[in-house]
Amino acid sequence: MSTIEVRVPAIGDFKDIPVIDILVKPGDAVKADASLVTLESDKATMDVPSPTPGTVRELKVKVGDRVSEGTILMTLDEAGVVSAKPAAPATPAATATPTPTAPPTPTLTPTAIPTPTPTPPAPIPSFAPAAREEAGLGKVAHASPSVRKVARELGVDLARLAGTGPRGRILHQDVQQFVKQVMSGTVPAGAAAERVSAGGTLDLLPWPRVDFEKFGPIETRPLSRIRKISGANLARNWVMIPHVTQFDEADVTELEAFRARLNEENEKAGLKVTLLAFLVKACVAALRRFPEFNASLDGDSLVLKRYFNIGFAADTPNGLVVPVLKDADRKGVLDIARELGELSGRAREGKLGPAEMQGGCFSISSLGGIGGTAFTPIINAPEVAVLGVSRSVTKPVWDGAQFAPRLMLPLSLSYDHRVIDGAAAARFITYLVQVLADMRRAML
Ligand code: CAO
Repeated sequence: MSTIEVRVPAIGDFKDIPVIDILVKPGDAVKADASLVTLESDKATMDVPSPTPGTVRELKVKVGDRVSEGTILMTLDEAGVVSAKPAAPATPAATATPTPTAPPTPTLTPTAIPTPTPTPPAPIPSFAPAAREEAGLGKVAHASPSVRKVARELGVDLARLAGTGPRGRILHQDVQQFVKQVMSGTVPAGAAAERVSAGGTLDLLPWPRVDFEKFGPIETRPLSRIRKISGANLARNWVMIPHVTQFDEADVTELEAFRARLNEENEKAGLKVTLLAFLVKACVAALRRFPEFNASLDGDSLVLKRYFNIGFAADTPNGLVVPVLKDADRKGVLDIARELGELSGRAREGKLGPAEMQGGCFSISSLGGIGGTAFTPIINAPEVAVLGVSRSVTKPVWDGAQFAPRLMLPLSLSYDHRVIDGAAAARFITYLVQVLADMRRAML
């Protein structure tokens, strides 16, 4: 048996590029051209293939090591080759010493070469767990760590995907397409997905990669941890939930007058009652009347909640967070106002505990303190609706006899159309508008 060293082949100008995945372990039998190691430069992901059939003897690099052309990646016992001598001692990892008796030079297989020019659409990934098992692929998904990370964030089980990359490798676009298929209903989410086979045909172009410096000076800032987490959640919710947004305006003239009086009365106590506190109370009344809004999808079932926890989007220096005010149905407006103040203060200081952001039933996103006339809020899964609130404006409103100046509050209700019909959404927001116009209705 002869042992050969597998080295990083010619990779153009790339130097010191990280190993992002090792696809084999000592003892694995590999065919010629089987992917052994994945390297990722800032421009491309490349698989290093096996130069020959054989058995992996020893790994010389680990994930995270940086390598260049000539770096020894592993040693391999060639299949069917008999040698009298044992293998040469291993050269330490991440050196670029070329071997005097070089094995056949493998060629690199780029799995993604981002380019601003359009590329042909990727083949459609198939969703066929049975076929994967028949093909001997088992449950171990063949994907790079970055693809695994995206899949984890989007809640995609990679074992359900057959990749379209070289030798069945699962690529970013395979995960994206799978999510699109779930969203379009071609592949149902949850347990029912196990019963569905291949389908879905959304051909997504790869994300455009542009060398911005070509066009002018730039600055690159890493995303904050909160932004990365909230971004992944927002992307999943936007892609997987069929959103519709219903708009309306509530006459809050009386409510604002009442709120101003309350604030005068509570000034000494240092309590500020914001509009948000009333919105929470009004939403609880609407959720009671329309229980399908206080619900979550669970596979083929709808889980209706008998508690009323209201999340609210809070803008913090580190990004968006959604604290949850628990049991809002059992609290008065003053207590809600106090708690909202405490929660948003802790949110801004980055001191919210995980439990304070869990268990929400419905969310409110208020941009009224900043401005704007309307927006389409993204549902906070697994909730099924979210209320967006914009800035109130005094408008002339026809009262049947004349125009009267009224303070009108714009509302934007986004809902999950898989759970809520348009008519139900129109009824919900109409009721909400009535409650805000006269909060006494919340007691009925
Ligand atoms: N119309 C007009 N004025 C409004 C208003 C509305 N809809 N909502 C609030 N205001 C006023 C308040 O009355 C207050 O004015 P005064 O100081 O004169 O009384 C001022 O705007 C500031 O209010 P606030 O924003 O501090 O208080 P709030 O309770 O309304 O909001 C909170 C609290 C946490 C929701 C808010 O600070 C915040 O973070 N908003 C951003 C939410 C967000 O980012 N949403 C988008 C999510 S998706 O990216």
